[in-house]
Amino acid sequence: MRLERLQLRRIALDLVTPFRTSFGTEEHRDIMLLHVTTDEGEGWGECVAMAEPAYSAEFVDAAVLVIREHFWPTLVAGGPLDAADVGARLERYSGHPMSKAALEAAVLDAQLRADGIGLHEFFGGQRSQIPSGVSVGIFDSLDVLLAQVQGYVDDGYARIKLKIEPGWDIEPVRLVRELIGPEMGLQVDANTAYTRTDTDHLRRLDEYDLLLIEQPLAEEDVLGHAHLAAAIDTPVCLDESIVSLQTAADAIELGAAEIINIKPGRVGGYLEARRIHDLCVDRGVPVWCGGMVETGIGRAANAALAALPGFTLPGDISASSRFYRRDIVIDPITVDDGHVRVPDGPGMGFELDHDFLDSITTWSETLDAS
Ligand code: NPQ
Ligand code: MG
Repeated sequence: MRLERLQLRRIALDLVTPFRTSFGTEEHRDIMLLHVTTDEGEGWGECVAMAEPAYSAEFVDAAVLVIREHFWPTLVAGGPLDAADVGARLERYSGHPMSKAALEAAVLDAQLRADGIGLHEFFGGQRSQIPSGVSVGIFDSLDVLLAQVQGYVDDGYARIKLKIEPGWDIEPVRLVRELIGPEMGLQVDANTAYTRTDTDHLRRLDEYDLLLIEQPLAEEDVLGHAHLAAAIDTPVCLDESIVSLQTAADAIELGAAEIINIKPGRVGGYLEARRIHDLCVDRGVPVWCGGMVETGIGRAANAALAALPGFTLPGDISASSRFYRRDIVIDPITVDDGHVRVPDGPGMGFELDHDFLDSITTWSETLDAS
């Protein structure tokens, strides 16, 4: 394919309820989308970077800059390409996996639409539906938390994930386990809020039969996670620490990742995400698809990825309505009896609601290939 044009676009979407985690509270989203035009068709990609570098070092203003000033000129200079070339051509640049992933996703969407196939087919995923979990934030009161969780149980979610931090961990988990019963999947996510000195405290979570504890320690403290994994019964899952195939392989070898949360944006794209999936299948490490509060663009693509056989645990691919009153795609992801249907349309499997998309667009810029 020959690149012709790239539109960078920013949209504003409000969350249905503030989403509080150990690294902050998100209420108004500022999301960057990419729309690439090639000589064989068009494609869209979503950048999962947040407006501020809270979850990781990337943030939207920086994504706009690095794509405009470095990544797009480099992609164009290399001549005709397909999706697999994007990562290779941008390898010379350090970091910015979410910006690289958004570019690769847009090119992959254009390529697959031109070939008339869907991402699930491209990946060879066999499932037409996948189990869906939901990520539940931190609240000021336990009553509010329990009411929220009851709502998600009534919505039919297959698994509950609770955000935790020091001072909001044991009691919320004890009360939610009591509420949902012994059978339903329950897990926690600390988003790096603890240190190695919290090992004994975190071991108290072992009695609640959790599926996993996600990223309890700092992103770079992989060895600390290995020590913790050896010290507690609850399986240790890594999120922020896994930014590539290499970091996944090292974490597994160190015993720091008994389970891995795969997020395409965090590892530089769907193709690297696929490679991490294949490695984990080979090493017998269960994986699940994480979420970054995506719109219907990223959510559809994540569902296609999560149809692969190694995704044996429910992911954070929730219904669009978990976060948004209205989505930018015609057919938003919904949850039915604990499952999400895997989109089977061409490309990433979504169709855009262009009128609504234009109505919430706050900024756009178009870069030519010439
Ligand atoms: C996680 N995702 O697993 C991340 C954290 C997170 C679903 O918990 C806006 C954009 C808000 C990205 C809040 C989930 C977010 C966000 C939380 C990511 O660690
Ligand atoms: Mg996480």
